[in-house]
Amino acid sequence: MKTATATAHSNIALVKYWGKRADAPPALNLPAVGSLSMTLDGLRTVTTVAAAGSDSFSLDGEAVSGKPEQKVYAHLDRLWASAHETPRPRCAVTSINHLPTAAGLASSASGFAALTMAAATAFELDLTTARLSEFSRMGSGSAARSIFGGFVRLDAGEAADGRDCVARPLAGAEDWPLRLVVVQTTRGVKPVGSTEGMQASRDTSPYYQPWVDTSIQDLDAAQAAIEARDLPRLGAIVEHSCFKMHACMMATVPPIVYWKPASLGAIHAVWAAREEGLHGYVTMDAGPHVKVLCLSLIHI
Ligand code: 2P0
Repeated sequence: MKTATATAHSNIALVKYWGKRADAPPALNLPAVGSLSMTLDGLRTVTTVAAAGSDSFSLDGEAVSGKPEQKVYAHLDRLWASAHETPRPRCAVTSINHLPTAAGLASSASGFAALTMAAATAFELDLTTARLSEFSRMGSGSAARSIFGGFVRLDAGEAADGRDCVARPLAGAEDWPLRLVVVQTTRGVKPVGSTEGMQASRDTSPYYQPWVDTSIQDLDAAQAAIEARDLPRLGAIVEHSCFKMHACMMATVPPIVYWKPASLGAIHAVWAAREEGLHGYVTMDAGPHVKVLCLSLIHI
């Protein structure tokens, strides 16, 4: 194997993913709903995979242990096993997150996309972007979208093996220079991880099935709004998808409430600015931060 380094950028969903397909093997990590995102140039992960005497994983200079470490090795195993029958060589994985980790800023998206690309190169696998997206999804659902820049759609698909659950680019970043302003409302790691939260919502939230059933119309409407470069239309869908997902989370037993007082403050500040004519639209993920979709100042 070679030594390889890859950079992947984080992405924020404009139409959200929350929930996994109940009929599929957990290892495939197939989403119950499609999603549509915007890749961010300002938040990224840089990962190096190199041969070593034993497996190790370090993040921002610190050795990582436990479940996150095991998820990284399992990901290396599945990439290696896709092309080899021999045991996987031991690897040193070194990652630097140029963004807060596990705080609702999609560090697992850039993390698993960078790991997939670095390991695929290190293992000399000749993978298409579709295959890179498919492998990234097995690491983390949102990572499937970080293989591409710009606006990206990931359909849930129907195939039992997940081969039709692969992200595809809809438009490049330069085609429509929107901005996403991140309002960081608190510091620290989120209280409920996405994977366990999704499972709890599927099991207990009365709004889960309506959330799943209505996702496709939001995806199609958001794609049409992107094609039309219509920000008010896209913004309305973005806010609807966000608040519908958070309603589903809040109705979970016990409730999953990622919001902090500052989150609601930021939402109302954006809405007040909109009354004054600013085209800003809010979204929130599995964390307390508020992201504001708006036009580039240069293009106003
Ligand atoms: C998203 N989130 O579409 C949504 C919005 C959180 C809220 O993708 O279990 O870390 O690893 O597939 O990708 C976060 O979930 O979850 C996420 P797994 P992931 O961006």
